Order: sequence, then structure tokens, then C-alpha cells
Amino acid sequence: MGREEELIVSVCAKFEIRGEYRGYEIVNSGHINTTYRVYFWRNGELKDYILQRVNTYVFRDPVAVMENISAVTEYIRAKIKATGVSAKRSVLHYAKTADGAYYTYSEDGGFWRCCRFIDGSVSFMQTDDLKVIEESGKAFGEFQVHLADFPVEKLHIVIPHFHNTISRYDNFRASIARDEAGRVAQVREVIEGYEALEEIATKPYRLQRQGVLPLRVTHNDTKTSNVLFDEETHERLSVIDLDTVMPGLIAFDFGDAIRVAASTVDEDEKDLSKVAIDLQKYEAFTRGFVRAIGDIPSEEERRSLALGAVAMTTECGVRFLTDYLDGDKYFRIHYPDQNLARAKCHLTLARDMVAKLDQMQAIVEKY
Ligand code: ADP
Ligand code: GN1
Ligand code: MG
Repeated sequence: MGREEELIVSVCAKFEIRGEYRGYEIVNSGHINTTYRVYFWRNGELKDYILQRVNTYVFRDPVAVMENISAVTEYIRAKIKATGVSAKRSVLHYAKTADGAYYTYSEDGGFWRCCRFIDGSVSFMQTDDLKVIEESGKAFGEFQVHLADFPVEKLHIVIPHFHNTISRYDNFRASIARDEAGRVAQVREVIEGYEALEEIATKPYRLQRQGVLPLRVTHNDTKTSNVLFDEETHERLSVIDLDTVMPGLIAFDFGDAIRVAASTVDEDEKDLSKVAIDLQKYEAFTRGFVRAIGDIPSEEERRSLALGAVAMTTECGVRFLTDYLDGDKYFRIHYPDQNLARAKCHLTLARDMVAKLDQMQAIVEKY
């Protein structure tokens, strides 16, 4: 057994997991936490769990993160159960330690949590399957509905200014000024591209500040890989990755999902001639999402949805570029210039969205 596996086994032993440890795999889809799938043998069957080491550089108060997650999952679980349906595959279920906590620490100071692997589930980084895209829209829309009356004051703000697009731009300018990794000179054009989008990208946030758009309980990280689907039918099962559940705008949940679900390419596509928003995919997600949220949004909120996609795509690109300029400290990278590739791809995608904004808004109105 290597050191990583020894650590995994010792952490699993602190959670109330019955059975005998049988092995683990690394799950590589997220950019933030370190995720493992671990297998236990119990009653003649393999049972699997998702064990995560939470990134405490990103989440400075991981206990607050777990308090948010347990409050939200218990709330949704109670709502689903009240309809007489089993919530087993539709909401995350975290394991407890012997003293009743949903987390534990490893000797090296790591912060860990463990949830049941949802049986028969799959996730997708990116997909061309319109049914999966529509299902992901329903999943995030229903998440919104489930939490519409959640007492928002109970939520900790785990990352202040997370979708404050204005402060994301301020941080970007500060990183350009510091030029810590000496990379500014070679990416001038990309920087200027993002500067040109600042006005339009910060609009939804400004509308919130003016009181036009209300804060609601939102997921805030609605990319496709944060939904689980049934491995056979591809129907939605559960929304996952609840780390950033906080007050936010519906336009941000819609827009951040569109950034990934309606793109023609992966987040870091290098052939920019392939990068665009696919309006068929956009329509599939929109149909699922807008129908699911029903009459929750106000007129102004409905009108802000397509703009939310421009805002979230630009903001995410600004964050990738900021991290590149800072020397790649925040997002996990798998090759040296990946954050730059992500930033260039997002710039192209955001520009295409700006060009198609009227068509995008017309599709929202259709549903
Ligand atoms: P990150 O914050 O790093 O993105 P996630 O919580 O999104 O981490 O988990 C990463 C991946 O692990 C997901 O995209 C999904 O494939 C898988 N995963 C996470 N939780 C579960 C679960 N309960 N059941 C099945 N797969 C899961
Ligand atoms: C991160 O954790 P993950 O990989 O689902 C990030 C999101 C970004 C996304 C870009 C806490 O999401 O905000 O939009 O990468 N999460 C955090 O792919 O910063
Ligand atoms: Mg994730």
C-alpha cells in the first residue's frame, strides 16, 4: 500500500463506514477538491463512497462549508420525502464520524468528508446529448425550487464576493499590476479582450446592487459535471458539489450552466475556430431550467438570464486569466498553460454569446 492509499484508509476508518476496504480510484473531473472513489465489501456486495479532501486554500472555513451542505441537503431530503418518494438517489448523503461530525482531519492537517456514491450514477464533463443537457437544466431548476423558501440567513458566506463580477475585475487588475509570474507581456491581447467585456459582464451584478435583481439561495457552480445522471436512462438524479451554495442570482446559476452545457467545446479548447455557443444545446438547457423554475422569477429576472451567461462566461474567464497571471494557485491544472487556454476559450465563447444575445433571450421567452 502506497502513502496515498494509507492516508485514504486511515481517513475512511474515522467515518462510520461498515465493511472491509477494497480499493480506491482518483476522480479527476473537479478543479478544486481532491476526490477519490473508495470501495468497501459489505454483505457480499461492493459499496462505494466519494471521499474528498477539501481544498482549504479555496475554502478557508471548511466547517462552515459542511454546515451549509448539511443544512441544504437535509432541507431538500425532507421535501422529497414528504412527497412519498425515496431521496436516496436524489440528494447527497454524508457519512458521520463516531462523534457525529460530517468531517474529519488527517494527521497532515487535511480536511476530509465522505458521502455515499450515488448508485448507478454517472456525470459528464461536456456532452452533445441534448437529453442530458435538458435534464441538467431541470436538475438545477428544481434545486432552485426546493430551496426557494430556505431560510437564507442560515447560510455562511463561504467565499465572500464569489460572483461579484466587479471585484473579480478588480482582482484581475491587481494581478496584472503585480505580474507575479512575469506573464503579463505575453497575454496583452487576451487581457484587452476581457477589458472590453467588463461593462456588459458586470451588468447583472450592478442590477442586483441597485435592487432590481433579488438574491436567492443559489448553487453558484452549475457546471454539467456537478449533476449526476442515471447511468442507463440518463435522467437527472442529483445536484452535487454544494460547496458554494450561498445567496446569489438566478441569472448566475443559469448562466454558469450555459457556459459549459451550451458550449461546442471543452473549457480549454485550443482551436478557437471551434469555440461557440450552440443554440440547440442552449435551447435544451433553457427548456429544462425555465420550465422547472416556473413562476419563481420576476419579469426582470427572466430578462436577465441570457445576460447571466455572458456574465458568468466572462467572469470565469477572468478568474482563469487572473490565476494564470498569479502563477496557477487556485484552479487545478493538468498541463502548464491550461489556465491561459481556458481563458482564451472563454473569451471567444463570451464574445459569441454577446453576438447572439438577442436570439438567446428570445429562446428564454419561448418557454
Ligand atoms: P469538485 O468540487 O472538485 O468539483 P465534486 O464534488 O464536483 O468536486 O466531485 C467531483 C466528481 O466526483 C463529480 O463530478 C462526480 O463525477 C463525482 N462525484 C462526486 N460526488 C459524487 C456522488 N455522491 N456520487 C457519485 N459521484 C460523485
Ligand atoms: C470550479 O469545483 P469545480 O471544478 O466544480 C470553481 C467554479 C468554476 C469552475 C470552472 C469553488 O468548479 O467556480 O466556475 O471550477 N469552483 C470554485 O470550471 O471556485
Ligand atoms: Mg465539481
